[in-house]
Amino acid sequence: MSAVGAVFSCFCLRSGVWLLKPGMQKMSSFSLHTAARCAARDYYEVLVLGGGAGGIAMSARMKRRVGAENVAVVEPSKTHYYQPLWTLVGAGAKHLAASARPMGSVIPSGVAWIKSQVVALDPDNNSVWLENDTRVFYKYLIIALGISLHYEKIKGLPEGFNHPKIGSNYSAQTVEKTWRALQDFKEGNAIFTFPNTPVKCAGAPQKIMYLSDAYLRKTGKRSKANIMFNTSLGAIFAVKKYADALLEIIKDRNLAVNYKCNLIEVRADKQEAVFENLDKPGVTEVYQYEMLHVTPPMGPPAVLINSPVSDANGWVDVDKETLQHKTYPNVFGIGDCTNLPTSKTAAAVAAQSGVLDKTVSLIMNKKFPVTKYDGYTSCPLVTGYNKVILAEFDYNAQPLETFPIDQSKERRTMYHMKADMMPLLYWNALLKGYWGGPAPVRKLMHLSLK
Ligand code: FAD
Ligand code: UQ1
Repeated sequence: MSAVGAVFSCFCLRSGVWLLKPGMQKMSSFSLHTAARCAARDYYEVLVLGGGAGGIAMSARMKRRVGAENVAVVEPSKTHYYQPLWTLVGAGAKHLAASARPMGSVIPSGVAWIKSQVVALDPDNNSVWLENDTRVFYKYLIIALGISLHYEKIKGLPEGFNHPKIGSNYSAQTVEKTWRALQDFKEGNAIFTFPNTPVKCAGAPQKIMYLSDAYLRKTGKRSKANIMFNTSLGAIFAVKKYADALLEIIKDRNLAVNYKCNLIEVRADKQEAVFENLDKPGVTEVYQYEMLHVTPPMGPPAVLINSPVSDANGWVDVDKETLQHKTYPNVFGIGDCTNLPTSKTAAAVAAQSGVLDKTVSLIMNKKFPVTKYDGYTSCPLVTGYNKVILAEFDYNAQPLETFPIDQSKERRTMYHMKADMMPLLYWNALLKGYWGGPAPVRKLMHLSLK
């Protein structure tokens, strides 16, 4: 927001009361500017924080509820990325450019784009602070700030990415380096890591391992590769049905899994990766690598840590069924930044967006929220250049499958769904506020069998 915009921030609505902004006495020369003018700039009926999957989907839905002129999105980035494509970009099956669109093109027309960063939340005064000391007030707030990446928590990173043989599908800056490292592979260890923190798309750290295995087989180098998945976790996947299928694949393709093994240092100049053994404090192991794929530690965005809207771990503290904030009834959360106890994915965001739309509408109409989110999430486990196991499950880690087939089998159709259909669904339906997840399709599919 411009400095002029900041100066115009004179009166703002707070629970139906007009307030004087601190420093107002300096602004008397702007008293010609009416509350309406002020409202257009510094007050929105619905304020959305974050222009990622959840933020854009919700701004499209809120535009339909209250009109575009009453909605604003705060988002500093000029590019919106379809991150699920990066698994395929890292394996050379798609181009990075196909995952990117200008932010302005995905923000619904008429909705205000506040190109700034939220630096503090003040829900007791229905406002947020942005860079340059500006403040925006709201009647309803939707928090969709995503999850932050912390490469810097691994000694030697991010500067280690300046060396070859190392990549990471988790960032637009490093995903093409994965493909480079895979193409450059000659002989030795190919190591894929999983950190000791919550992550988004918990399947992605291993998807790139299966794709790398397939690529090395295709290029005749597989016999020269020792492929290993070094994971902080104690299991390969949270849902037994899919974990069993993955363990079969791991056995068949001669992949090694080292559990409770957490990456703590990369010596990129020497192509060495250092892991700690989470079961044996103080015990570390150094691996020489020919290729290293890093999944970074992740955590809540800095602005949420110790914020009034967050739980003790820094995630937005929402009701797991309605997505309404547990303390502030006019605040809501969606997606990776929340403490919803499910796997953080765009598929989950889709299902959440449909529920949250109804929750907000009921609150706007002074009714109780009733629609319940069941924790639906999905992870298309890419296990080759034409194979996907489509994992779908709920809060209880029970399969909640859309199609009336055994989805734990590797399938070509599911690969096409992931690679070709999902991007279309994302850009044209989820971001436009028309895709609330596959529940209606699932009901139809399973009904037709009865
Ligand atoms: P994001 O889409 O990350 O958006 C958060 C937004 O908030 C960003 O635009 C950011 O710039 C903005 N922001 C952050 N801080 C601030 C601030 N202080 N002020 C203002 N704005 C801020 N999901 C699937 O469903 N299927 C898949 O196959 C899949 N594969 C994946 C593979 C990879 C490699 C990755 C990285 C992700 C994958 N995902 C997948 C996960 C999916 O991309 C995320 O779960 C989804 O994007 C979450 O949406 P979100 O809105 O919560 O966060
Ligand atoms: C989904 O809805 C979604 O969001 C658009 C994804 O993110 C890219 C997914 O990966 C998946 C699998 C779904 C679920 C959709 C169907 C049709 C099963």
